Amino acid sequence: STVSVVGLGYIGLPTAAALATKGVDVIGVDVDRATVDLINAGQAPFVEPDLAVAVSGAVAMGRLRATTEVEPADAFIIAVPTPVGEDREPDLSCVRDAAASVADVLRPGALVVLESTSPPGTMLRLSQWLAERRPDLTFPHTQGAAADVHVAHCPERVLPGRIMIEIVTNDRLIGGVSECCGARAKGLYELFTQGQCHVTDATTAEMAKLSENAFRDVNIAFANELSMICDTLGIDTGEVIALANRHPRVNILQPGPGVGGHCIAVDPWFIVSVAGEQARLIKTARQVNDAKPAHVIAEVSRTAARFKDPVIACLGLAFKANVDDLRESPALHITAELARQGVGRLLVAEPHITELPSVLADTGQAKLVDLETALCESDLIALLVDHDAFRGVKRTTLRGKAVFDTRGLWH
Ligand code: SAJ
Repeated sequence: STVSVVGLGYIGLPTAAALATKGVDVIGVDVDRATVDLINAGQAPFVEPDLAVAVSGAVAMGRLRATTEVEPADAFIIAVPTPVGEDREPDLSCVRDAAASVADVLRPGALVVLESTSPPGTMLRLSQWLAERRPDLTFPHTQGAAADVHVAHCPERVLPGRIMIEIVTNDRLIGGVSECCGARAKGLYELFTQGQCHVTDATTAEMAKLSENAFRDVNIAFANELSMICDTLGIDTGEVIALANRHPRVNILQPGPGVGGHCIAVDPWFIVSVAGEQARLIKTARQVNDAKPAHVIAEVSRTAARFKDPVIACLGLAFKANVDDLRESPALHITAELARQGVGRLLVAEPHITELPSVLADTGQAKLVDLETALCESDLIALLVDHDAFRGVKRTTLRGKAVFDTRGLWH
């Protein structure tokens, strides 16, 4: 049987490669021609441990082929972006476009799975969108078990940096639009996962996935709020958290310069969008985390004002440790804002990139340098990402400098 994976990004491509590795014939689909060409040449278009090897093997064995046009298949896995707009409302336009292209090639007996994280209710709408375009077929939101086509949600849960491991080992949630949709999707995922597949209804699966990321966001907000309280009190947040965590039932997360990435900073808004009045804590947590970069900028600026022509070392631009992904990164936002406000001359150390992004380069205030140079030639040091590369810094190098360790790495 043939599986089509629609959207060959951080989730779709690893899923396609994992299926192909298990001997399934996979057709990958992406709107981006360059992505498709790279994959057909056996290469991965982005950095993720072990992905390149899996893709080149799958293509060489003839199990994985990429194209820009959706083709008929027995099952479709849709893994496209589901961002929020400026107004914090979910933007499902990519899901809608993918649904339209899949609908056009659907045959009776096919399975359509959505992996993209989505607001509760999206699966019912997806089934409706498919039905509107294919009046000749029946769908589970109206026909249940008797429908021609099966529709299910199987939200992705993998951690960037560990995707190829977690895609196989993590348990999966499977939400069927009808009961038999769930059973059918379980059969597909059992082809390549070693974790358990837990079957439930579609809305419960949607909400469970959102709860995972909202849980983390709320817990990080707690740590970030503590750090702002401790800054006001003039005490060390790292020490407060370390001591509190010596209690057997307390486990406070690490504060940071803010929350980035495309998941944790986005998904809680999906809950707010369907239950704004009830989701008070979840919404406040989002606001607390979004306010953290401004707090860091204010603290660094205040200290920089004590120096004449201050030189500031900004360590890290990525959205989290040990990745090269700068999208939605609080570290990048903070550095760009310090540069834009002309707070000082910036020496940026980010071992995972070779060129400054244009938001920084264009200010003329920032230079990409190695870690040693940044540390030696600066008056202030702002540690913004807990990259392993920053861990071993000698304490003597920091002596006499103002240090903002936003990650508690040097505690
Ligand atoms: N962060 C902190 N303090 C912490 C932990 C994280 O400030 O103690 C920050 C990070 O620096 C980063 C942000 O939070 O800016 C998010 O990082 P993360 O490592 O917590 O999560 P993501 O966004 O890389 O991936 C999450 C994961 N979800 C959970 O752990 C519940 C992953 O399993 C999901 O698949 C992914 O979201 C997703 O795509 O939904």
